[in-house]
Amino acid sequence: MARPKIALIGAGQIGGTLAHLAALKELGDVVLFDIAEGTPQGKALDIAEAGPSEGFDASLKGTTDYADIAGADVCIVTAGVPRKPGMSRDDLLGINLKVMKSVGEGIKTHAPNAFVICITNPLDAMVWALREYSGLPHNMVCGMAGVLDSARFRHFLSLEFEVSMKDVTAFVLGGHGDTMVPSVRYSTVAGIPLPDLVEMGWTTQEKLDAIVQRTRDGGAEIVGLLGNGSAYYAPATSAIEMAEAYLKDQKRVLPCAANVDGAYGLKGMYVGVPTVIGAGGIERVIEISLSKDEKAMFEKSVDAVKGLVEACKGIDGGLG
Ligand code: A3D
Repeated sequence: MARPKIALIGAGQIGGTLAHLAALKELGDVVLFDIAEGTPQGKALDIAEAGPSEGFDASLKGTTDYADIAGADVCIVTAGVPRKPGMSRDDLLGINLKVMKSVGEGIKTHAPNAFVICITNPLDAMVWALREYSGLPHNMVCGMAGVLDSARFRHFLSLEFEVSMKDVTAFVLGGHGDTMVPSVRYSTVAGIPLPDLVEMGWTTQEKLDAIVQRTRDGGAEIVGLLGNGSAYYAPATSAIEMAEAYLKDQKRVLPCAANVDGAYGLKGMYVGVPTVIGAGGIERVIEISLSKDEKAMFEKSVDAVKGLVEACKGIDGGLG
């Protein structure tokens, strides 16, 4: 059987890291696409030359021609511009919306059967726009944010509790922005919920609140440290986890920006929720019960996403 084909639209910091990880994990053959002539070709060749040492079997190709993504099984989209210090994700809206238009049309023409994972910010609005422009089925288009936000939460919790990250489960709901909702009640250490760990004296409520806030600010913390771009190692790893779940039909339960139609009282909008990812793409959206406070925070986050989607429609009247 031929290897799966993975098209990476955008060959910048995240795109290059995605290509490296996909090759190391032998998820399939990789096509790196970018509009900056030379960048995708150079990165593809550089990673291919790591093959003899790593011993992976994967071909890598760099291109500026959409025809080369033909028949891709997975497309991961990072095309656009990242944040600079002082910018919010929402400041990227206008410029990245135009990019989503060209990418969506490219995918529609050349890879209409792909499972598409969008990473470009502002995430929830861009994945919505990408779905509109590509016209692909909703279950085949999603956004990566929840896996990354949850990984950040898990990392900070494992530091606080001095336990392995493997034993910390956590998830984050809502839009990928300042209003995201790291769920304390549904996050655990080996099944023990965080509120119980506070009662057991493992941490204090104040420290937990600070970790929740650090998770919300996780992207900005890295932007501030780097000074010239945003995070890319962990974002790439998170998207690869989702791509692998699809390609290997793993039925992983992962939070991501999915089209929510019916659950949570929402009518057809992209926002971060727990999902099941398998060969059917987003196979299920999981509706969990929310406390009054969680519901209020989730609704605030939903409203923020709705505002961005309306702004997109204001820029391109043909959308939606
Ligand atoms: P960067 O290294 O600048 O790479 C972006 C690439 O996109 C560049 O190589 C550009 O040449 C290319 N590009 C621009 N326009 C087009 C186009 N029309 N078609 C194809 N390629 C194009 O950025 P990055 O890789 O660091 O980040 C990429 C995106 O991911 C940004 O929008 C970030 O804000 C976003 N991001 C999202 C998360 C999430 O958790 C959702 C995390 C980190 C970054």
